[in-house]
Amino acid sequence: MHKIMKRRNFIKKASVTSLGIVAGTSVLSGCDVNEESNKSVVTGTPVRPLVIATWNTPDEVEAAANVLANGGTALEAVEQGCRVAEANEKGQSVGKGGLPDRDGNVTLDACIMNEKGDYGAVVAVKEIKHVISLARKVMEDTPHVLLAGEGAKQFALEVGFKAENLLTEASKKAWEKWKIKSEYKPIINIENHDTIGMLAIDKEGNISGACTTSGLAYKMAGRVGDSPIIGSGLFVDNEIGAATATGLGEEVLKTVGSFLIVELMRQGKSPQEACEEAIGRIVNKPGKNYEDFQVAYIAVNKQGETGGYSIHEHFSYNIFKDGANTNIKSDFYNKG
Ligand code: SD4
Repeated sequence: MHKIMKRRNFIKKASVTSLGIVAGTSVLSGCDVNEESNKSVVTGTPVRPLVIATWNTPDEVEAAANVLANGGTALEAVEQGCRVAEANEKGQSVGKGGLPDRDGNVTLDACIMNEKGDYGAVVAVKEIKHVISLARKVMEDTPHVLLAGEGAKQFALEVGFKAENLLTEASKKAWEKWKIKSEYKPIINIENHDTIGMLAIDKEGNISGACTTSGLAYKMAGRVGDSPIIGSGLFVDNEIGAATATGLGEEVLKTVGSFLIVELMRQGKSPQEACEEAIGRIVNKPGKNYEDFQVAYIAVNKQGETGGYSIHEHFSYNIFKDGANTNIKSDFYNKG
């Protein structure tokens, strides 16, 4: 087992017991503590390279792992991994082929964050398929962090992206069928099942993350979810770890879920414990009826420990580590 700890947490917990479990957090007696600093202290051999991504995403994770195997950075890896999902027209929650808003327009949201804590995002973008690369351009080539709608598209065209129709025949048909009743009842596990949030650690141990989506199917025009919003759909702190979300964005936004998970890991929680607490913040709100919506998180810490947790069953995530790309069924809260 590896742990990341802050000195003050170590002392606090060590005063209760010198080993074992304190309030659900394991305490390592061999933790390397630096007397003067309050920084995270890491022991053990970190797992790297590593990729983790929401849902059943073997091709996306493999693309990212290949980048890392060829010496690429975590940032390049998450961008390339997400591009695979964006180009897959069969995926109806990301990029080309994404289900449209209620007016029939496909609008995409994406964000990316590097190991320096830099962030770039685009929201409500029409006709640009690779919004994850556009988010990276915003991060690297503009003085801003977030571009919306027409302005984001204008910037995309200026820097060489091509405009194309993102509404495939299959998604158009699904929208036309939906229009007959026009009922807005998102069932995330079924109709919005592959928004991709991806986190990677490269061989230098640097962490980056990315998230890309067409958002909720048949959303109101102009609706933006959690996926492109820093701290909600994604957060990376290279000293601590990273987290990303999928599911009903409104609930993630209201609890700033990914930032919360990283801060919980900073306080000594494992990625798994942190994901579970973030789901707890949603489901334990007074009167919250979580029966009708799904939210799921994945997280990784600096050591390469991973975690994942969802409200309901049927969430899974792919992990690439130690040469294997595996789909993991997530543990979940609502066991009936
Ligand atoms: C959103 N979080 O726009 C996204 C949707 C999603 O799997 O993740 N679907 O709210």
